[in-house]
Amino acid sequence: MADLPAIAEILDEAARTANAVAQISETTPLTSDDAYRVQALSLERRYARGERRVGVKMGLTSRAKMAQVGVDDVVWGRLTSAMRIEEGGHLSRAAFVHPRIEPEIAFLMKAPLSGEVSAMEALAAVEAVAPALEVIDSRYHDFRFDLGDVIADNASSAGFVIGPPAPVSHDIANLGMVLTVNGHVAETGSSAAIMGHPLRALVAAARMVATAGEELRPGDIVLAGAATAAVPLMPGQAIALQVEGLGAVAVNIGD
Ligand code: 0L1
Ligand code: MG
Repeated sequence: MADLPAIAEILDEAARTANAVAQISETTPLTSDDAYRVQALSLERRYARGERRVGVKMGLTSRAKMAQVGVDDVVWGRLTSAMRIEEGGHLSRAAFVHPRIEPEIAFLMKAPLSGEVSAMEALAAVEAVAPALEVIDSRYHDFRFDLGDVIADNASSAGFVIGPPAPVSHDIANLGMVLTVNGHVAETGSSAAIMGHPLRALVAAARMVATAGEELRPGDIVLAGAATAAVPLMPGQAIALQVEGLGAVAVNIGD
């Protein structure tokens, strides 16, 4: 029987101290259910240190990323107050193991949402949409993991930046997204790469949080997932994302 609290402590410490650890699957392959229990236990440790849950992130929401990890469903993780980086602000590269950044769409919730919901029901619970950047950082050596590993590691959640909110009436089905590093284009994509439509990620988020007895709450942020591959972060980079018709969001990488 796996010692889930002990695994949660290992992963929480790895994230807290920015030190990579061996893949849990090397010694203790985790089912998805056990991996989500580990994730919840490791988040309890963060909450005990004063962090607050401020939303959730959806991961592996593009076909390319699912194929990369060899899975056919999305994963989710919890976002905390300590992961938030101000728009246009700085993050310290040294606070992470091997961080990467990816262009996303964020939903800002105004009503509770949980369980099996339609796209229209999901949309009715949204206050606003915004361009967003997600910082992911695997706590495993070489950014390698299996599905249980990455779920237990809070779906690689590490940081996020939210741009200016736009009215929910904005059509987000197929928006061009351009990620630049120091003014040079690093990645281009479309919001359609996020499960065919970012709203599908919100529907999946409502379904998946319900399996943990949780709900999306008013005020929550929901990161829908990446529209392109993630870009490795290094000190001195100025990262910017422009989302067609929605606006821009930026962050600077320090030592
Ligand atoms: O946000 C993501 O899609 C990342 C999920 C975990 C996989 C990874 O770290 O690339
Ligand atoms: Mg992501």
